[in-house]
Amino acid sequence: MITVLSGGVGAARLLRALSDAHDPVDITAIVNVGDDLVLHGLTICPDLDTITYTLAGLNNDELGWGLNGETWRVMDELAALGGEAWFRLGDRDLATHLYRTQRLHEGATKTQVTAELAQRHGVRVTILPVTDDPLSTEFVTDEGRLSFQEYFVRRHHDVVVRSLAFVGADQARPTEEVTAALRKATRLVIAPSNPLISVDPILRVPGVRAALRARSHDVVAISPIIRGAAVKGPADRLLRELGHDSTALGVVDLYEGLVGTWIIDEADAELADDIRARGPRVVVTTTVMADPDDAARLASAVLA
Ligand code: FO1
Repeated sequence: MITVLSGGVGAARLLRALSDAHDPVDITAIVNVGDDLVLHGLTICPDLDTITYTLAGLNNDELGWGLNGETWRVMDELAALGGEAWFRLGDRDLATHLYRTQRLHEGATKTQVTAELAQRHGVRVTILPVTDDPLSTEFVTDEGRLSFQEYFVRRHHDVVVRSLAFVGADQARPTEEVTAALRKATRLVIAPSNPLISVDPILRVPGVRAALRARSHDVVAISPIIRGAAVKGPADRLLRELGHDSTALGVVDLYEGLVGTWIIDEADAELADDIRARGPRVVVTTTVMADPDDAARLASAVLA
């Protein structure tokens, strides 16, 4: 049983490679919900959807989010009306948000709706939001407090961040499914996702960090930073702005006491001894999942 703490794109690619190499029925993703938002009255869950679409083979590779073969007629019409069109919801993608919002109104939980969507798309990996309670990541910036997507999409993550807030995290409860997935896993994996805004919101849900700490010898983490740069997104810049070392070592220090084995990229091989000196084992391999062969190599290192 493999349980993967997951953000968006990096986690989705890892999960796809793991499910090619291992029975998907034995793989569970515990997914960040700090990016979720309500817009036009619709509940949108970007990380859950990126993972579902990627595992279903329906993801939009060009954009990194949303569905392939997408059209934008609704957004174009909305923009023409002067509506809020900065967060682009494709015509096909909109169906997911309509379905989810309707089911939530009927009393279903986010966990149930996620399972329904995964099942409809033929996805056999279990995809779990870390909590069904409200949890939202916010950015305290030089230009005021911004919601996740205001910072990430509207401001193109190009604003100086002073601190992060995880609103609701202290009161949020992990779902029973999440608690069971943490308990039953023979291997716990921290995906190569942004440590500050994708993984930390998961770790802040009471009980999750303690579960990893208690099982740290079974925890494998993959660095999302290679040669001081993020594979995708603002992780390196955020690490620097928030006072951390923007290298794989900075991420190792953020997860101190949680990880038994680190997987770092070949380009960072010279950091291996420093990481070992802090306690964990280190595996050096290609961590960029640029093509299926690289992704398969990373998956086999995780499973080894
Ligand atoms: N990212 C963008 O850069 N621009 C968008 O307009 C946008 C819309 C969007 C709609 C649905 C969805 O599930 C994701 C979307 N994303 C968009 C991606 C998202 O903002 C981020 O990549 C994640 O939240 C970070 O993991």
